[in-house]
Amino acid sequence: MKLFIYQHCPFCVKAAMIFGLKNVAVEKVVLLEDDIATPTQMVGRKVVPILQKADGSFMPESMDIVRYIDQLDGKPHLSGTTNPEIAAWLDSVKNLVSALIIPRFAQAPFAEIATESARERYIARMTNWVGDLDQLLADTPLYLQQLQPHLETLATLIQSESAANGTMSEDDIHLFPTLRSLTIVKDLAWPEKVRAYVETMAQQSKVELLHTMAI
Ligand SMILES: N[C@@H](CCC(=O)N[C@@H](CS)C(=O)NCC(=O)O)C(=O)O
Repeated sequence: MKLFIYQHCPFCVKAAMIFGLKNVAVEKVVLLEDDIATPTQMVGRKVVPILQKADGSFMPESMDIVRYIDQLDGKPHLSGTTNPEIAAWLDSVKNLVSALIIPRFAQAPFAEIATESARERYIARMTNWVGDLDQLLADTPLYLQQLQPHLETLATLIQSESAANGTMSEDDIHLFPTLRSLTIVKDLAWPEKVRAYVETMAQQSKVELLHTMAI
């Protein structure tokens, strides 16, 4: 199987996680941000992640990919129940997280923006979505200050460093990618419980964190 991704993309991290968690082999292929033809030929639109299954057919949508791979061997890994407070927490931080991560993603050495035209397209697409990226970067102290109490709240929600609710569930598939994105923020003060969760989940799912490119 092949998984077509962008390295920065949280939806792609969701899909990549299930392969790591279940030790299922997959070839990861990074598309360029300005490669519109390849994904469009596969699924009719420019989107990642896309899974190319063993039979050659294509599947978009991160959670469809997660559920397909999780159930392939009849022994689902994501057997735990979800906690609505995790979804509510993710919703409460989504704008703050975007403000912190997007200007950093735009400068980072990701393969999908390795060419000038791909990076330019990403910057234009993101500026159109969240506003001036330099201004967001300059306002980092403000966003970090606003995020800190939310991280302390998350520390009270995480029950175990190896599964947010004690047993691995779809909450981990939604929560880890957001926290992994935040590892690109250099000055973020991680509560110990949240830091342990991010690191353990990265090991379990074999998804690299972004500390080495932190800005
Ligand atoms: N519902 C989709 C959303 C995927 C998505 O929004 N992917 C982004 C990359 S992070 C994308 O492909 N955006 C369109 C673009 O790159 O132009 C999923 O869960 O897989």
